[in-house]
Amino acid sequence: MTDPILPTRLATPRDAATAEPPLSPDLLRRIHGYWRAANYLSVGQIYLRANPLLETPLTIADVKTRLLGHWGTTPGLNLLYVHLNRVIVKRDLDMILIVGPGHGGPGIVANTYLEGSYTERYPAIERSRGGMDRLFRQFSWPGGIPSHVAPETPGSIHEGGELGYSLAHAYGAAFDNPDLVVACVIGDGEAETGALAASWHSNKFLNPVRDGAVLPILHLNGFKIANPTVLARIGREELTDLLHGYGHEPWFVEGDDPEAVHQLLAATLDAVCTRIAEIQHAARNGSDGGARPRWPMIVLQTPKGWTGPKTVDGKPVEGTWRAHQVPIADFKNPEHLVQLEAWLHSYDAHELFDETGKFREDYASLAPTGHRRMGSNPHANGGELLVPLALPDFRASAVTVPAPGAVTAAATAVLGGYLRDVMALNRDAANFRLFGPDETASNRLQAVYDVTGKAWMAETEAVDEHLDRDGRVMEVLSEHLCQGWLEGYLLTGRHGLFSCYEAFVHIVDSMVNQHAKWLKVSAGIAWRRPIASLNYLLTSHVWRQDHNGLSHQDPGFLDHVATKTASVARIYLPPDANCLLSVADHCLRSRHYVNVIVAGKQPEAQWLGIDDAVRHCTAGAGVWDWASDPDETPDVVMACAGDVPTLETLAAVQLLREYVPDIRIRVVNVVDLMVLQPQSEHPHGLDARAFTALFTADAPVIFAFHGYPALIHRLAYRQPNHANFHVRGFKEEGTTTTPFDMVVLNDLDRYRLALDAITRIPRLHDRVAAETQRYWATMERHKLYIAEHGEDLPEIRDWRWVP
Ligand SMILES: Cc1ncc(C[n+]2csc(CCOP(=O)(O)OP(=O)(O)O)c2C)c(N)n1
Repeated sequence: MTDPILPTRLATPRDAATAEPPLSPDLLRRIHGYWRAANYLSVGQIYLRANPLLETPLTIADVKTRLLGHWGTTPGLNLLYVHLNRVIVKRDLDMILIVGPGHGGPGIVANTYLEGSYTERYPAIERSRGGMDRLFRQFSWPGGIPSHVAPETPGSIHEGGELGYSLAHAYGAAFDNPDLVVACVIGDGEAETGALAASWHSNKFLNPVRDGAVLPILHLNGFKIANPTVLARIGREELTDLLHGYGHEPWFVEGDDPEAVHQLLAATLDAVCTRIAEIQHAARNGSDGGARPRWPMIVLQTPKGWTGPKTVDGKPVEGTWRAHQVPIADFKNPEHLVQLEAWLHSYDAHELFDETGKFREDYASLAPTGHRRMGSNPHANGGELLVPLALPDFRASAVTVPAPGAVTAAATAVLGGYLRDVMALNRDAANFRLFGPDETASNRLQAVYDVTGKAWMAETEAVDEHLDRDGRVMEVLSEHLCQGWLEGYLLTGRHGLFSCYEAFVHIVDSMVNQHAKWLKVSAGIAWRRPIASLNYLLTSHVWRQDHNGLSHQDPGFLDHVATKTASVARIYLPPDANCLLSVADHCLRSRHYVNVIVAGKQPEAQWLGIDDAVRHCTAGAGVWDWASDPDETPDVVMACAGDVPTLETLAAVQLLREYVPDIRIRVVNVVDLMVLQPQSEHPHGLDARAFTALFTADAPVIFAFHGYPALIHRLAYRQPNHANFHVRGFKEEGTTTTPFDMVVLNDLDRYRLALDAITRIPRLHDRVAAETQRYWATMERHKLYIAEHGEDLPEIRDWRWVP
């Protein structure tokens, strides 16, 4: 950054190019009218169940019995919407709006209704008295629409119910959309969240040449639910320094006189739009010398609940935290009805809507038309723009496996080669990015750097590698940002993959909740088109944290995702590299899912050739004949899911054959965890017959699982033979130790699995005592050896599958 510290930007109506205020008296009147109309419709949605145009005196029967919604943030959102409309029309901008304080849903619904987008999506909500009546009634009404900006809201890619993700979504939408401007309202309360705090740094990853622009608008209305916000109480100077420190040029719009604020906001929007155009122009014609731009942003400081009741029951409301939700909530007091009626009348709806309830053209004509309307911008219905990825033949990246276990390979490194080809094939389409918290190379995906670099707009030094303004790998040490950027990218119709250490993906548990909810709801909305799936590659997983230990050991993200709706959640545990390729190809083609893939990055034995891998992954689970005895009624089923559990299971099978030569074993490997559920619960679930064909009707099943054992029980508890399932997995025992000791600590090791089998096979009952002794003797040998040598026993390290 080379520019000097800028003074606080405070546009005045005369600050911009002209000496005249930006809004002529007539335009000011129409903009103010448009804002009043949006405010009226917002209050109407919160309060009214009838009498939408106040054609008769308001009665208690006109008021909803349950008053739900948030008024406080809404007038500010409405103000921004009409002013953004003005600059969209004036400059023919391709703009979408992300609303961080999504609880201001009535405002965005009102605006999309006023511009006509809403009625196009929902023809029953006509632009008439009857339509307005239904518009009001449906809000926060059983079977109606939620009180937040939601998938149901035209023009939105952001729910905003859980605060914190607006700015990350905005940047995700702007990446690779050079003509798009993403206006993003950030609540000053929302700005206190960790995710939002990190999001300011997104501007170091936005390339003004190939990406669009983000216009952050900090909505400094001063309060959250019951408290002031931090940013409203640190003073103008400190706030300016903070935003400046984040690399922005803040422009302040402050006031409570509508006329003055309209002029100031219009002048400021003109100025920041000019600034954005200048930045892009300079970057795109090369005259910026490659410097990182200081992007403008707006701080909108207006009263919370502006234009609402100034006081209720003698207590101040407008401009305070009391305006947050429903300012007048109790209608037992007859004065309150009078007050609500006066509030509604203050907008003078009859001047704004004609006698049929239609928004008068004088005001309505201010809105953009067609796809320029923010409620109809196709970027906000990403599936409409989605172009399938050009995918290479993943078989070309396959590992040659002459026989099961004959070769070793690092699964994620093999995937890296495939992703490199995906990256290369889609470079021109510019619709695929890889996201990760500084782990792409650590997770062995570095082959992608053969064809692209890491996006980076900040300073560089000689020691840096692969940093590139045009890089398509997004590395930032914030899982929130990786997730938020990727969500924004997907929701606007592109594709991506997020690779993450397994333990730390929990940081975005809550974000994946929200995204899964969005997918679930949007799948039921006819006009929302399916988007590309959110794909996770979880690696550096629980079983191989040799140098990191317990802090890095947590496979619980699987439990978390498994609770998500069956139409959305998919979990894959490919046991080797070829299965990983097959699964990754499937996930990149899929739509509207959350796909979780878990795969190790260490060199491991490879089991299946590519054709067998494809067959196995397509089925989701199967008997591995080459490791099983050809018997319809095995003594035991040795089941496994995950790469390390698969290895331990096969080693246990070999031990069992050595201990009990006439033993009959069936090996079942599960790639797609959801097959374990009953068919009634998940589309991948197996019916009772198919489940029995794998796991038998009554044989003991020793199940070695990558994650916490309870998950297998949770998924399979209604399946046949579940009572005979004995699951081993991670039980929170971990430390910095050898790979084999990790499985020993959690009773997932081959010796324990073998003993488990013997213990549960009735005909081997009399051998249990001796085998238990053998087990403990082996454990003693193992412990002594690793304590002395610092590595695993040679028989463990050198173990190979012997057919
Ligand atoms: C992550 C999260 N924590 C808590 C809440 C509960 N909540 C809803 S609105 C709100 C206050 C929001 O304040 P601000 O972002 O300033 O929005 P505004 O004042 O414009 O309503 C809170 C705490 C939430 N929605 N999300």
